[in-house]
Amino acid sequence: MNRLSLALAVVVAAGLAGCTGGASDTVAADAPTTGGSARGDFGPPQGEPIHAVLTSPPHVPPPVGRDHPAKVVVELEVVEKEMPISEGVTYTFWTFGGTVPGSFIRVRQGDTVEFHLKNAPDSKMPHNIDLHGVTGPGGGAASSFTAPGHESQFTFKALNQGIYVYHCATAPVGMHVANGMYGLILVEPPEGLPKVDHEYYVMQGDFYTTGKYREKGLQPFDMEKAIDENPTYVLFNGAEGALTGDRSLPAKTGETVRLFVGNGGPNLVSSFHVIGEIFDRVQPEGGTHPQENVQTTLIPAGGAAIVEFHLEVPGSYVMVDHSIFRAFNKGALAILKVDGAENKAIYSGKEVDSVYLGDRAEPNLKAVSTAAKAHAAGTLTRDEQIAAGKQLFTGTCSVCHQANGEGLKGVFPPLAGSDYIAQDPRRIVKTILHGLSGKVTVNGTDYNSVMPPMNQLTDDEVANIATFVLNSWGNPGGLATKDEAAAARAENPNAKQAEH
Ligand code: HEC
Ligand SMILES: [Cu+2]
Repeated sequence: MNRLSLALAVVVAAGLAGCTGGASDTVAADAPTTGGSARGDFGPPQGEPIHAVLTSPPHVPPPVGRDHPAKVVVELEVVEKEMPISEGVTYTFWTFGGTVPGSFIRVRQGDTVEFHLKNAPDSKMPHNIDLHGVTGPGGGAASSFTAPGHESQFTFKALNQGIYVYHCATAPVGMHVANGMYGLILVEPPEGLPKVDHEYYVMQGDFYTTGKYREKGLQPFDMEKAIDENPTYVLFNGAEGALTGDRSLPAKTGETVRLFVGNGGPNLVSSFHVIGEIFDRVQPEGGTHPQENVQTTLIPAGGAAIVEFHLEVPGSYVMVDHSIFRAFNKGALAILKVDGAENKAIYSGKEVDSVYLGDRAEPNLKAVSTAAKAHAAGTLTRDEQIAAGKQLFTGTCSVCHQANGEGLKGVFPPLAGSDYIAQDPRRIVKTILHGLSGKVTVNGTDYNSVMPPMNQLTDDEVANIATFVLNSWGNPGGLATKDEAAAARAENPNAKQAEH
């Protein structure tokens, strides 16, 4: 066949696929199609009804392991409850099954699902459920409106295979979703999914609180921020630290991991990325036809993806929303901890996490919340402030000034034994909030650089860091207060910079 006739053959084949109502033109003409819902009915359910195993995140129920359609009974309870959203910060979440995201549901294509939605007696709101895996108006929403202390039931046949989001659709819908009312349902293909070593359930969501990021205490929902799509937190599995430190997802070298990654929104689209890994296989948007060798996959609000990769090198793999301020400043960060022998032929080795992530790899901000509670109770001591300040320093200042306060020669001035601090200990509060630029001389060395303002910190965080620095490394001691920080914040920062 010459080049021209080959091209013609391709055009003709593509045309034929179009005529027969074949799959979308992004799929090669000869790619097998599932036939969608029209070929998803495998007849009436067989055998005794099965009670679905539901799991809390990050766990995924076992494969269904069936070669025939069945009737599957799902019982899901809506629970409204206060839970941590960050260290020392709580939020009243509305949940499917007591967790954010809600319980993971797993069925087989062709199954008849009898869905029971309960709303706990102590709930304040009515709720319902819209499952994106349902064929029928509202995805179940209209049939499942449930008042507190009640239960609703509806039945659907899972005609399309794939990974689907479910969510509450009770007005105001955005608020119910923003409060954590979403989860995933997997409709396995008839032959099941290929076996892997680990399956995990990870779901992103954006959250809107009246207080700032990490502002302590119970934080109410902020409708205005939600409408402006300006989240305070962007999180995996409903809390900062839900999947870091002790709660990192475990795996070993030589294993293959499959992640079911959902995005509840309500507003943001996720650029899902695992730092240091490449997705060997992705089912983008939860669809059937895979993509291979992907760095970052987009997960729409109200969408999901299946992501798989094989692990060669041990270490901490950080999952982020690569809209990167969300990861480092709003909490969208999770860790896959891979154990195993080094493989120097593939990667030379050297952990860079502490530099890359600061306290975010292993948020251990207990001291910070202790100090916040003590402050609220009016019993805050200098030692509590120093302990909290030390934690915060690690996350905020140590990338430049180093954990030991020595700085980096010629680049970042030392805070340890700094004569600049000693000359005027009080001004450190302003330096933190307003930053510093222009020439400064510290211990006889000139610096002419820029320190960006750290005004993302709350007033008590600034006070605690300042107190820690003043009482460390031979500095003159003293105590910085929240009021001092508030006063410094209220000043015009430009006027302040002119002083130096
Ligand atoms: C992005 C890097 C960076 C970060 C983060 C940073 N600084 Fe700085 N800091 C600098 C630079 C650069 C200077 C010198 C600025 C100049 O040349 O005018 C400086 C100067 C200072 C000084 C005055 C000079 C000295 O050595 O005594 C203090 C005090 C200070 N920083 C404290 C802090 C504290 C506390 C934090 C954390 C809240 C912090 N800095 C975070 C880069 C940083
Ligand atoms: Cu609801």
